[in-house]
Amino acid sequence: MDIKTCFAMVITSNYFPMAQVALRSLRLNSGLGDIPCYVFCFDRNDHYWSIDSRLDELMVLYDNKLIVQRVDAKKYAQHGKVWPGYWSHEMFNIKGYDRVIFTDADIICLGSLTSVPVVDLGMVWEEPRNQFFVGFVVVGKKYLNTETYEAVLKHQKKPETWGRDQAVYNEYFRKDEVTELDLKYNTVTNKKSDDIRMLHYIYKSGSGQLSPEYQKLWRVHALAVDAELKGAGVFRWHCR
Ligand SMILES: [Mn+2]
Repeated sequence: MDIKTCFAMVITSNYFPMAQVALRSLRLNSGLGDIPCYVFCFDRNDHYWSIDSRLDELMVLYDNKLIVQRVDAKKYAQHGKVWPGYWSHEMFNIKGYDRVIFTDADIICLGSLTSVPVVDLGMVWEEPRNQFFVGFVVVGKKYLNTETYEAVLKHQKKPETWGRDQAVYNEYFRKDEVTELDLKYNTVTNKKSDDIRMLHYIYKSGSGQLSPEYQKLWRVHALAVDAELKGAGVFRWHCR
């Protein structure tokens, strides 16, 4: 039987050029067929994080199979600030699927995801910080419901988890509730590996830290996006 799967991603304006590459590479390389991708984005088009003015480009890159969902920013307003670092919580509120695969917007899909296991909750373990790593999350039916969504949102509001979604998941879910996924699904750009399915750029750490080998990969994929958009300048943005 087919496992009904979709992707999900948070996209804000500062991640836009990377999201272009991420979406195109998922579309071309995931091997999961014609599945939709949910895009969680800002609910106000006058905000600098909004991507409204360029949604058409994303649609082209994902062959019009994006499902755009505006995040109710009020739900994420804490300490007077709206913080998109938590918006991945929206993945638990996606209905009608057996499995949601959430990915960060700063990734390239380099190979097939057909072997991603069907689990209740799956993440890659991050050695240095000794916790599960958000950036590639598999959510199965057990946690795709309003109850989990509300509970995670509530947990996020605790002052002690102020920070990022990763802290919330590592606290809210017991370790034995999470299945550890292979590193190939969330390989960070400072790690060498022969089998990378999802290469995680870690945007915040800066492109200057990318090895020449990985810089080349980004160029190749940014060029593919440029070609698809008929010379939109993604390549120039990525690779000065
Ligand atoms: Mn990231």
